[in-house]
Amino acid sequence: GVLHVKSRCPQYPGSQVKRCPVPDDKVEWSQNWPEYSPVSHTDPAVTKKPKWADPEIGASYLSVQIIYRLSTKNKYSNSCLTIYISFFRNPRGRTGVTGRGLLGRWGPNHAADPIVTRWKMDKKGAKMPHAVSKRPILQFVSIKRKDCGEWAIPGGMVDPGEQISLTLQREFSEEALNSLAMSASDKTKLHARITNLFKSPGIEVYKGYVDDPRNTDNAWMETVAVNFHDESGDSVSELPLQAGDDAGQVQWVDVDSSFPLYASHSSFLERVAKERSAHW
Ligand code: RP5
Ligand code: MG
Ligand code: MG
Repeated sequence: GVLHVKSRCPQYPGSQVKRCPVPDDKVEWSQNWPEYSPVSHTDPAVTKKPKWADPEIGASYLSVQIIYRLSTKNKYSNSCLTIYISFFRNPRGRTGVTGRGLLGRWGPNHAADPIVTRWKMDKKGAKMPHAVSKRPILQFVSIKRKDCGEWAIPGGMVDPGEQISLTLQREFSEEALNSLAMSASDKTKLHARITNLFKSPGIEVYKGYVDDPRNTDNAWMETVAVNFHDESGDSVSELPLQAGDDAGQVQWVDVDSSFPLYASHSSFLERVAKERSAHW
């Protein structure tokens, strides 16, 4: 749906902060709600000025003071009016939290999500149709996030100036193949093995807002999700999956609507399944 849900989770991740509850009919900014009193929260990890974070700008509102002069009969009066222009406002609506929470950037925080898939095969190497839908089943490389324990696509943040195509490959290597723990020579070998998979442009299945539990009124996640599919399965099946960086576990998971995933990742997989006429 259009209404973000995880962006309104009662407890803000990694903190004791409780979001101001936002009912469904008050999510959209166009709904007048003068009593709205969001909690301000920016995690210490962000305020301590790491290089991946923007500077603190005091408030998420820019105040502009305008002096205006009224004329009433023969009496003149000067008055001052303060207008608050809100910027970096969550495009999906209220979240119950202002500030940046765990996110480093004001406004959109850009990520990329590599969805690496193969067909589920039986022992003879034939595609396995789903018992109910009768459609072939896709499998994707999924990681279990260390921060919340939820299964997810092995995605990550785009580094400043980095090409999305590189982010996709780098995050997959770091989180699903543990490239960060490899020696330089092993990294070179790994790179040679996965370039084939990532050299195809892939299918961009989604681009835009992510319903991420870290979102606030002033900072939110946006992503580009790209599907890299190995039709024969022989190149990706050989990949030595090993969890790394912010991933605690990694494994091939059947693409199925009933499997719960982090943020709005399930909706990205639904698009992959539709695109490839697979079971969902
Ligand atoms: C999600 O957070 C994105 O879809 C992406 O999977 C992930 C990026 O954040 P980190 O994995 O770097 O925490 O919103
Ligand atoms: Mg990462
Ligand atoms: Mg990640």
